[in-house]
Amino acid sequence: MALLPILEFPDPRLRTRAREVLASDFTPEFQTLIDDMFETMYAAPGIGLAASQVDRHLRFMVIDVSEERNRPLVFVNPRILAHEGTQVCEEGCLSVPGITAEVRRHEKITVAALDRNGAPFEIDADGLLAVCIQHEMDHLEGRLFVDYLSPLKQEMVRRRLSKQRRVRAA
Ligand code: K1U
Ligand code: ZN
Repeated sequence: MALLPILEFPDPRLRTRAREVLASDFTPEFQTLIDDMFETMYAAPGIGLAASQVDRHLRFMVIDVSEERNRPLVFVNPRILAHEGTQVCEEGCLSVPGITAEVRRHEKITVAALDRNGAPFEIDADGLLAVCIQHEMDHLEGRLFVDYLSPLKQEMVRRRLSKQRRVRAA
């Protein structure tokens, strides 16, 4: 397995809309990519990782919101079938390191997706899992949680990250 480099805001590749995963994409290389993404997510550490963040522009993501870090979930070609209510949650993003912000999301969602072997499933999610699924699905559209902030706050994030990078490089 391998740790994959994670793209960081404002890298324009994060703005790519990911394409559907086709039946012909379920190859041994795809399974290795999923395993590598889990390893990268657990090491970061994070609770989710979209393929877009590791510069693979395919519609899938890996998630584990369990305390014990032992409930890995793979969502391929995810679609929200139904949603209910709203919740505001403090979000972070491995592509926007060191920054958190409150984002409004659906409170409960029903999602249809394929698993890592291409088998269809549906899941009802609420709480952190629902937030994380919506955050990762945004990545697949080329959207980041900072897009929901005011232009002034987005400029502050840009400056803070560029300062962080200067300090890291020194
Ligand atoms: O997509 C990503 O960049 C991963 C991101 C997912 C996420 C976090 C919080 C709300 C919505 C979506 C992260 O995992 S940031 C790191 C984080 O939140 C965390 C890390 C370790 C333990 C618990 C949380
Ligand atoms: Zn993110």
